Amino acid sequence: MNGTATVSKDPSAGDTANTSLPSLEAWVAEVAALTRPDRIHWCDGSDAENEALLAGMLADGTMVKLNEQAYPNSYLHRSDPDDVARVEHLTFVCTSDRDDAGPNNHWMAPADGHAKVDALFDGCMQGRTMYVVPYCMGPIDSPLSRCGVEITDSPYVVANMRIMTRMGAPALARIEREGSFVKGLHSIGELDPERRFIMHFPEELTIKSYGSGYGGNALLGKKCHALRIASHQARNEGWLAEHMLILGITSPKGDTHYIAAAFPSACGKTNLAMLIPPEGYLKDGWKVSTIGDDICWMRPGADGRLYAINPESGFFGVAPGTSKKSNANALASLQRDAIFTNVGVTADGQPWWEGIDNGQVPATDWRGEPYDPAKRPAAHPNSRFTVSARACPSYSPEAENPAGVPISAIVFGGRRASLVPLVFEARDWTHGVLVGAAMGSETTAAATGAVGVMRRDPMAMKPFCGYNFADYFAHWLSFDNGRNKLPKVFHVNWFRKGDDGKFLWPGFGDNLRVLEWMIGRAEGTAAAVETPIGHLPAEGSLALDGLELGEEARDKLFGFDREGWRAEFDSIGEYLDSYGERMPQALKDEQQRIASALA
Ligand code: SAT
Ligand code: MN
Repeated sequence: MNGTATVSKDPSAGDTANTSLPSLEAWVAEVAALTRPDRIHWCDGSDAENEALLAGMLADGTMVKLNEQAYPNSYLHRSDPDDVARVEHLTFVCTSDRDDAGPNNHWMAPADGHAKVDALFDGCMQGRTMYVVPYCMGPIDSPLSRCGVEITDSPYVVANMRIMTRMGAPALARIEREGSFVKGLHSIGELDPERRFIMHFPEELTIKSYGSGYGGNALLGKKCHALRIASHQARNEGWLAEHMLILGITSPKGDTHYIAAAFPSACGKTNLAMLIPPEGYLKDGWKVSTIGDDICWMRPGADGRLYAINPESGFFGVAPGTSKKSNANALASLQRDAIFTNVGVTADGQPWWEGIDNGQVPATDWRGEPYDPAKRPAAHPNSRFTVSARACPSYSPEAENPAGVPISAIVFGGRRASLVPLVFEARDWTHGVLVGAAMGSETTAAATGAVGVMRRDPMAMKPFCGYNFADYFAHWLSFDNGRNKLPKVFHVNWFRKGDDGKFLWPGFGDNLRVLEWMIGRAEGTAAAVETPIGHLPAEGSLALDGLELGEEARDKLFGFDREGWRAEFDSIGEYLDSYGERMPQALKDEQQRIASALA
């Protein structure tokens, strides 16, 4: 302890320098001096390293081995019961000017933010190993990719980062070549919610996260880097870092369209990204392929189209509700080499969650207690599986293309029980940006706090935009520069309910019907009706054959409720005004234009 930490890179190698990059070596030394770990381990991402980490976690109970026959090489982690989701109220963006963080973020002055967390980090790794985790977000050879280094005292985080990012030696080599990287410092601390902060310093490309071992709070490549820090980088460098899935659709004609779609956490991004076409579509030769299920980085290519990569290499998917019926591709992905977090377990050691629908029953709940439905569900509503994207049967080889894939359509969507129809198309880019900015959704279990409360969640980025939303909308608008060939923009709502409180749209595979209409719009073959809120599918233009939709369903899914939208646009206007002077005039004008058309 106390400055005498042992350092391991390759235990058999006698070298002293762990990296040829002095700024990285210096930062690691500085962090070690502050956190005082017993050991420092530089991760190379090898199988041997992973096996050693897993063995250690099995020995100390951090991981539980699952049934080797049914789920080879798979593990369960039970997180602290007070540490099961992202914590938006403890997440800060620390910019020198408060207005740069905006009303959409919690803010602290950078010096105060550092002081606050550094006091917690002081000596926090005594008795622990400090892992230095170099990673690359995106294909290792893509110019769109960006690298980072996470320092953490959690081997669980290392094991997850190895699946979720390109982690280890190749990433370190790229970092050394480029000379720059995002710095992420993480400690589980005491897992005390009173001593927990997720701090971002976008101007310094730095993240400091203390007191949580869970998901987006701890796997710093994901939300902290790939969205909050990257959105800031993207604005400076002329690209977009978005909370979007990316999927490919190949039509019977043989051409493939790529669609990027933004939905809030736990609103079905993973299911949509891995969609299996309904019977008739399969027969006709439709195919859906998966590029990513959560994050999309895109920038204009030489031809002016937006090209997208998935910065991640794995899925951190919501387990409950995942079944053969809802998402057979996800289920196939998690049959081996998976890490499960906070699911239930059967008597013979198989993972179990509500809605898995596989005829088995749980014996133990996510807290490790005997399952008692009167007490709590077997799986926590935000329980997760971590698996490599390569394990997914629908994973597209194009996801590894360093150039990215060209985007034909951008989709925004939320959970809206009322008002919002199944699908509509924005008239142009500016209108599309307004549609994204005005997105609303009912909250889910992905973050702590009340569930089911409608809130504005622009572009599904409310928890993730690393700067002022007003500037973010201006950045989006700036892509319409006369040179770019921008994708069409749509809004969908799979979650509209009838008077009986039941969902009106079957969802899942049948969502392909909606995507088919979008492709038809992009190609100029599908008909639409013009309304003040945008273009709705013309009668008969969106294939509904084989579905049993009653009159109420058809009215609500494809209708336009002028009264209701008038009130919605008043509320959208108030929302835009809440950003004051910084809100782009073009967006306010667009809102005004539509509000007048509704009057
Ligand atoms: O826990 S995460 O933030 O990574 C998952 C999510 O909310 O999308
Ligand atoms: Mn997400």
